[in-house]
Amino acid sequence: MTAEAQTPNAAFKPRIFSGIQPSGGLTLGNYLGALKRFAEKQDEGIETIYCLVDLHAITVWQDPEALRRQTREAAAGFIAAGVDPSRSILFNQSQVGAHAELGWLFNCVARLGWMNRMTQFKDKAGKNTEHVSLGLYAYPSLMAADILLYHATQVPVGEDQKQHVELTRDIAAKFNHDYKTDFFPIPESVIEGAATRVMSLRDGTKKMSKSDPSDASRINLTDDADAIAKKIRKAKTDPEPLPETLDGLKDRPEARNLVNIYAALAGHTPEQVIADFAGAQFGTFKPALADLAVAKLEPISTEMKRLATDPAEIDRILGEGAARADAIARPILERTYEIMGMVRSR
Ligand code: AQP
Repeated sequence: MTAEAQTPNAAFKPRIFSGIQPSGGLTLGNYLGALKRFAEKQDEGIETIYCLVDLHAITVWQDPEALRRQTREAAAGFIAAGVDPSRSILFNQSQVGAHAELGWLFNCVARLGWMNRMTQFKDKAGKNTEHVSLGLYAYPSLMAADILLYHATQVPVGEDQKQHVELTRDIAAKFNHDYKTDFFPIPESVIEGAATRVMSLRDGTKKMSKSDPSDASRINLTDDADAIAKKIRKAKTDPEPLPETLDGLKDRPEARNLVNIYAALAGHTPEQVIADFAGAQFGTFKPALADLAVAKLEPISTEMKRLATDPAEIDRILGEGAARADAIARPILERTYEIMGMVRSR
């Protein structure tokens, strides 16, 4: 089903929504693909709503104490990366019950055939589809609820989430069609920057991920300067020097990944990076990248450590954000129930 033919979003106030799972420590991939841009979006004059999607995190078993710690740590990561709780709404998903309620309603709108095409489910379930949770399978309809609960029109994400935003568009379009309404906007994914898919430092064909068993595969936002430099020094590469043009990186995924990371951290294009480092060996490029990464990431990890000393303040921020989010979400959920024919009498 194509969503393009549906109602344009002109009738909706522009609004940004995005989220990150507190299913582990935040990585450089989360930072460049999401967090850094979440902070930049605050300057565009559009309302920004950011969520720690703890209900998504539990689609894979989480130790309760670890989940609490990771949620607070991720909230500190958002703030340290520049998400300002007075300019954005920042909260954790489970504190706004409307997410789970709309997620159920959308389970009844989404089609099994659509879910069967989701590559993230296939990647995460692997050959184990009989034993993963039902929640992991239904994940994309809860994600559609996260976005549409706020009538969000824009969703900044990394490349890996594009398919889920497309499914959100399909759910919104089917709901509007089935109930002869134009109640939900058709949101757009916003995938921008030089590093929309940061790859593992050990394998340039695999996404950098917080749940990769190898810590050497990723840079964590809590890593100190030594750890960052060591991981970059040991990052898998090939024996060739950097080429004269970007075309020369076509079949060199690890080299391309490091160039993209450099570009995204420096705020340059990959073309500019290649122009600056054409012909350089990794023995020259890697230390330059490590210096840049430390300069950009160390202030974030220092601020995260400072914020972590006051978990009560983090909880206060998340609670206040949840109350503000709920005030937007509740009327949208109530109207959805009415459109679907539920009696609402209390
Ligand atoms: N490697 C990446 N490159 C660019 N963007 C990335 N994102 C994640 N990894 C990269 C973006 O970060 C946001 C939040 O993602 P998430 O944590 O909710 O889920 P995920 O994509 O499943 O991330 P992980 O790290 O791989 O988590 P686990 O290991 O728990 O599954 C999204 O915008 C995503 O695009």
